[in-house]
Amino acid sequence: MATKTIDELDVDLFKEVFKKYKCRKTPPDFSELVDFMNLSSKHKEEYGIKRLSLQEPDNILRLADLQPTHVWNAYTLDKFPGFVHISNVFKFNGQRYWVYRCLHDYPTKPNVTNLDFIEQQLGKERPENLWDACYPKVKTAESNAEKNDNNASKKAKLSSDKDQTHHTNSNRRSESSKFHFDKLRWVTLGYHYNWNDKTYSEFEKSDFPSDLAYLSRYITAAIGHSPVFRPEAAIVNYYHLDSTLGGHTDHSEFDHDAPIVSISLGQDAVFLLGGVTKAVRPVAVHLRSGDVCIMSGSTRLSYHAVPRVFQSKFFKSSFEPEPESDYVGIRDFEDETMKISDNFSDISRQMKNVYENLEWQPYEAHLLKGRMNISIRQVLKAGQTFPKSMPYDS
Ligand SMILES: O=C(O)CCC(=O)C(=O)O
Repeated sequence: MATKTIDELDVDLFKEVFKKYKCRKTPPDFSELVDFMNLSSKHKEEYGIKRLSLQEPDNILRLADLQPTHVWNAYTLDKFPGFVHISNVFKFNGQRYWVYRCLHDYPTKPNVTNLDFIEQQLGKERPENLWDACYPKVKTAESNAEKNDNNASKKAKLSSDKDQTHHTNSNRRSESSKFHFDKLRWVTLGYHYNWNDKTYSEFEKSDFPSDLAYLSRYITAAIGHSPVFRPEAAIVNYYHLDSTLGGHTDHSEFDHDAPIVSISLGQDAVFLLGGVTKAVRPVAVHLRSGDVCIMSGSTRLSYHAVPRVFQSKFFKSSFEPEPESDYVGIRDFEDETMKISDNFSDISRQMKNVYENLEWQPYEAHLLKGRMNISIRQVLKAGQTFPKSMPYDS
């Protein structure tokens, strides 16, 4: 009789490890996590962890929120080929811009959120800007920042009108408050992922944010990905300290050769990365704010999950300016905007405005309670169109 493989035996090692890290009754031993800030020789050996040396890409300019690539800490794992973990990507307070985008800008229409479904149940429209509606007294940098975003001038006008409303119309404010920011779980950008049938459609699409496109192109260029990454869809997940994300694979994109770029912001998390079946025991990685993970090669289709979010010991220091410096890299903007005329200049100006005007405290207060993750995907192969036979074409 042929021996059964571990798959045929229906062994689910992924679930076993997931449950261990999720468990609240018997808290897991966090010292068992692979911590790229403090790598143990045991983990180095067990997973074949190697440091990757990165070159500054020569075909794309570095945005001012980023550290030079030679100081990025990038690691690969022989046991999980194609997975890259990178830390020290952002300057000390370089993450503030992305936090602002995830909390203030990305949850606005036409981007799709889980609240759109709550909205249907409540029979009312979600506010134009959820953040401003939920935190009406907070002045944001948006009006300045968005003036420079080519696509956003209409939105800026609407938002500033809305700001007026917050201060003058209490009925409107109490209506808006029916939407709680804490109920936000996800936002989709670009091609909007359909969670029911797990597909993308050419007809369900909004503009992909040019800044996020630029950032993901820069990161993929820095790790030497070729051909050029084409960011077309993103999912922003919003976690609370008690949230989890179950084991899943990302199969819905048509191009599985293109990597997934995943950026963590806020509190720490345990990230599990397994194999293409649940029979592979996953590695448990400690993710911190600003960490970037790349899933490519044979881990592009691997099971992964977030069984735990937990309070970071270094939360504040992730976002603080370096003691000696003023806000992030404005000198870099000025030097570099001289050199190039494409949307790098627009994005740089927009970033500069956010850094100059952002009242950080409410964003920090929100982040103390949770975590966000942006995962950026290429949906189609270069030159490919949506297959005609997809169910949503009928
Ligand atoms: O939050 C994370 O780190 C992972 C997110 C993820 O796996 C996904 O959005 O598919």
